[in-house]
Amino acid sequence: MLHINNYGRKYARDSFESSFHHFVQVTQPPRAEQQGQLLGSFDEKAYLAAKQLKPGDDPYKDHAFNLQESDRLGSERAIRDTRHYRCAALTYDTDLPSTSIVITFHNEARSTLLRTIKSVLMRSPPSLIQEIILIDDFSSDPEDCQLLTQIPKVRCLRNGRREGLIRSRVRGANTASASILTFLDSHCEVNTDWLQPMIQRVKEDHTRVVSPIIDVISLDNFAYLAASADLRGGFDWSLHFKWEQIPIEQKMARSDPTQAIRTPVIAGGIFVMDRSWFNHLGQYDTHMDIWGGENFELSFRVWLCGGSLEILPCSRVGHVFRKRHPYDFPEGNALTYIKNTRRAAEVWMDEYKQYYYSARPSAQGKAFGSITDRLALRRKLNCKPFRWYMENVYPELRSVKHKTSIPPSGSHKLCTFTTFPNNKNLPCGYLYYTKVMK
Ligand SMILES: [Mn+2]
Repeated sequence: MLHINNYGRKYARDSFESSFHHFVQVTQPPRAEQQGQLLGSFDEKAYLAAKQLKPGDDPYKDHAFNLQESDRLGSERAIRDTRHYRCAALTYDTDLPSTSIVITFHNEARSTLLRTIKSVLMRSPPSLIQEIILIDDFSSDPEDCQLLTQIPKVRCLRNGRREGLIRSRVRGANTASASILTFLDSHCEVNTDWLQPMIQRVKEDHTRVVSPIIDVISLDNFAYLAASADLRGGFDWSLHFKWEQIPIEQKMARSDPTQAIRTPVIAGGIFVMDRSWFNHLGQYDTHMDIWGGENFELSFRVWLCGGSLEILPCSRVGHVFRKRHPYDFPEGNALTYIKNTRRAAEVWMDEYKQYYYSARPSAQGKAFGSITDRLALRRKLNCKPFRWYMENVYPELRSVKHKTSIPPSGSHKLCTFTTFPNNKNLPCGYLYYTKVMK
């Protein structure tokens, strides 16, 4: 039995609460007459009713979040506008280009998938949404995706076998007709005016790759919680993503809270990118499987080959952060992560890859396939050496020159090259902040 009020109180003390702004604004759902236009002939009630949690079923079992709560919420709840109040006064070009939204999923819950789509339709200027492309990565029930094509602008492509999110996104991008791509996870809720700031930034400079601040939707009670606006994407040498504070010098220099935040890496689940730039830079490494590591590969590639990455504080998207993956990895979770991150390290990190192997000794000797094509791409694009990234983009990830030997496996050697000076004594690979996009 769930005690929702207790969960609410628990979350009220959560560290995210400290970053809440001192104002409350609620995004109102559209009126009933608008709903009919949004959803066309789609029968929402029947779609949701066909997949109900049975009494006695564990609501966390299939999706690693509380399905009962998600189903109970409905598809168009109001969420708080979590932006800084100054964001509401910004204006955007009236002739912004439209975007193709690409959402990949594998056995997503119907209620979260539908809420993702409806939030996009409700909170985006209709002229900016060219289409919503769903890539069903071989889910058990093809109707999860297929029925949603009754909603205007929604298309569905189904993979004939499990491909993973990387190849699925490439498939979506290859079929997209708009000049701008928006990748979105399948359990999100976009917030007020989420899209315009991102498209504006990409329109001004097509080499920018931009992401929103990713707010937190509680996996227990689906409360919508504002994330801190002072974070950027970082990582340690084992290529574990983490959110980290903006360096103090940069923070001091920020006079305008609506300004873009430069970020060494993006979390990877939600971002906007010019389609030609995506194709020019070689899309994704399609030899990466299922999930994980692709955000490093893309981030290194963007920075080293002439682009930039930023987080836009005036764009907010909520995401259900989970503690585990609810689906199987055919090769196993750890092996897949190692294969993917090893490919990223081997292609992009030059001599710095030794620190990756020191921090992740189990990666040594694991198969990662051929990287010939990706090395050829790197040469063709004339990308900078990783040293440039270390010096110009992420100097906080300092290398320790004398520490190159590989620790014996099973030992709990301490990382002397942790990026957190005050956390020097934590074991290698320790997660400072566990909210990874799953
Ligand atoms: Mn996710």
